[in-house]
Amino acid sequence: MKYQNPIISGYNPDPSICRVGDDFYLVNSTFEFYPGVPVYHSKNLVNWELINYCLKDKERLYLDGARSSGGIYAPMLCYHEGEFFMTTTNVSHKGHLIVHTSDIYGEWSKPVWIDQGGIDPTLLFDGEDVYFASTSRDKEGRDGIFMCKIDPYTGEKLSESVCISHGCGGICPEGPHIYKLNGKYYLLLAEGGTEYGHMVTMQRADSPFGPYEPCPHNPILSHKDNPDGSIACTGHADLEVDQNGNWWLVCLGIRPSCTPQRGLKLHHLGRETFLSPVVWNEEGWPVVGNDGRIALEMDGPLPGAVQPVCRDFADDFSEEKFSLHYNWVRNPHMENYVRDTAARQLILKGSDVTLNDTDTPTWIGIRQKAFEIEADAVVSLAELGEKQEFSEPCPGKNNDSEASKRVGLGAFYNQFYHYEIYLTREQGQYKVCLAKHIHDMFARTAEAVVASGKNIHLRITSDPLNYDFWYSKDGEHYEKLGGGSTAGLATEGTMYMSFTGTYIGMFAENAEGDFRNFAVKVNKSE
Ligand code: 6LW
Repeated sequence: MKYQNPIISGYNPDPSICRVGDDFYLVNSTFEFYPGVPVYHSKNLVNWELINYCLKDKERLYLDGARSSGGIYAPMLCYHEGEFFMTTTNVSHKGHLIVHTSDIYGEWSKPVWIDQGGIDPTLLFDGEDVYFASTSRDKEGRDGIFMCKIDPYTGEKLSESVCISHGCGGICPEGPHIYKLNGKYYLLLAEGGTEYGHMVTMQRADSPFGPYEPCPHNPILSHKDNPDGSIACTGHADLEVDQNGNWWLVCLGIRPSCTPQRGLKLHHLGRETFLSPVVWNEEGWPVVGNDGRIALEMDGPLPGAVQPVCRDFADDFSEEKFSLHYNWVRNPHMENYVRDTAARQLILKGSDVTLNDTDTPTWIGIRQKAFEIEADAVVSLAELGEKQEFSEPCPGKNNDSEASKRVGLGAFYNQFYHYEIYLTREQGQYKVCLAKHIHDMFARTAEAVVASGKNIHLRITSDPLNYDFWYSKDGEHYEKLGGGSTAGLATEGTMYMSFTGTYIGMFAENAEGDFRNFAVKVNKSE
């Protein structure tokens, strides 16, 4: 059966997959965004539904002060005798953790913390033993995969951490997963770094502690020398076998933000999740996809028929609950987010924390899942004045300084890279403005006076190379206020190494914003 990649589009990196019967579950890393570690469910490996998060409160997900692309790194999900286990690393708070649950749709346990360094933890249940492995460094500073025995419920180490592999020659051996197959232990790794040299290698041994022999055709997956630039940076994979005995690999990859006319090694949608069939050769080694490469369209013995994929999102705020697709930056102050179902509006109470701060602005967004989108919201800048109660008036800062009042809609990568169209009121005038933050430059690049700050229709349209920002007083006749290159929000251009992807979100700063009919439509061609 043919299917389209990515299977989970938009910023969903470092996938880990497990199967229970004919149900597949998959988790991804989430860094400074909240909630942490989304759980997706599928019956056919192609259509995935977001069903939960593993880390949904501050005890499990402490993100205060987390730098952009800090927080939650690669997770691993597995199932053992009726219990799901998820292990990951909060690089901004206490390191490796494990949570568990018997109900993957419900609440997860409180975290236990593992005293082993590095990132990219993984678990292997092997009879009475449970092994914990992660990427770390030895005393000489050499990168390697370190492993110990643990109690997965308490996090207690039951043996010393020892280095079991330095990889197969690539830099940054990471993302380990260990599988016991036919009496042998297979060690899957990501190597080469998560950029354009990324690759997946395989090794095997008679003992989980090695010594490991490398697969003769390593890397088993890489796009580093692939002239077809439609997918790049493939790596950080996980394997699973379906109920029919067919093997599959999920991995991260990127779709460059380019067009046939303009090749670019830039991406702004983030690292996405891709799927490939896997077959085992006569020597007992895995062969991935098309001789170690994957494609946007692939064919394989899927465990179920593919259903149409819809990536549109709409919220008229008529329901009490927030969609699971909403994320916040770091731990949100939920009192600043009011769903007024009677008036069918979302009230955002801005504080003096702005989108530019390493903090928790009043911002809420969904992952941008395609190059070509049309995002809309009807926005009102609430009347301001002495009656205006800010969520957290900040002593010493003038919460009433008119110039800082902003409520609007934007494309947000992180605090240093975001574009937004917004309402403000200055010297008694209402304006629609466009501002862009790239690196250390933050500027208003366009503005237009409007008669009122009530019910202004804001719109963002995009293609692989550009965002355009529009406004309308009636929802019919739109005027373009300006644009911004997607290159300005590209991961490759960030001044600090970053791992995330672009969101489409609503925000309020130093004012209250009332939002109606938030929607993001995806061009059906993707
Ligand atoms: C992750 C590492 C990687 O921990 O990038 O692509 C890091 N691989 O394994 C952040 O996603």
